[in-house]
Amino acid sequence: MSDRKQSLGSIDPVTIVPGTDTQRHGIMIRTIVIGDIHGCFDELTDLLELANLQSHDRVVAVGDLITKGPKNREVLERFIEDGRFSSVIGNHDRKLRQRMRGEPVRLTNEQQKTLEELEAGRDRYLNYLRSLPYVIDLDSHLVVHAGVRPGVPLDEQMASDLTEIRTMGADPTRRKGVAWYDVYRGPKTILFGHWPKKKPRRAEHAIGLDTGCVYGRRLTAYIIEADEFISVPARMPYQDMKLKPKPALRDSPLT
Ligand SMILES: [Mn+2]
Repeated sequence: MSDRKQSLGSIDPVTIVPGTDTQRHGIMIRTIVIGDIHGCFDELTDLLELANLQSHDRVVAVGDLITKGPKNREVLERFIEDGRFSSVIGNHDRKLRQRMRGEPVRLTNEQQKTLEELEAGRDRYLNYLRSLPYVIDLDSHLVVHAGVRPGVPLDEQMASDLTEIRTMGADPTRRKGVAWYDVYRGPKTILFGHWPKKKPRRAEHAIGLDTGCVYGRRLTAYIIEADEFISVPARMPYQDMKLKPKPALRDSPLT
């Protein structure tokens, strides 16, 4: 599955998987990249209906498929069952994965609730979460959950940066400061989520797609080949937007 695999201490391999070809039998395949879904299955369904999803399209999610929202199992089932769908791992997906395989990580109340929801198909869901890479390489674009540390080669990025970075500084999870994407200089355009904003974040070489669906805002996708955004409104707010900073999870670098 991954052609480049590096060990990240003893914690998690940083996996980078190549995307599939964009041309098959001369048909233009659309690549629909979706922001943080967080268990918002109904809105995912609405968005795919709006996109008029075709059999030859592909759907790539920026991670945080689960937690906080109402239908986590349904979201996972869709991604497991439908071969057109893939996702990178988000910080919440990762926390659940760590806990489900027995690592002593602390869960938030919302993560604990999701853990209980996933009990019904524990092995199936853990297998799927284990399969999620940190990076999906679509040639012109890279998909990651939170971002990258500018200037660091992709295979030397830390899992914590890929899933949690926001700003350049001692605590990269901080919201105040210089955003990583304002420093990142390409060449590939990075599609990411993790840091909700009313409208998609746009930088010269990065596009942020988390528009806060689980907080009652919108679920947004970017169609790469059309350079087009589509979005649907949340049916309701499922979570209060909390701005309290969380303790950072620091990993050692790969090198
Ligand atoms: Mn996130």
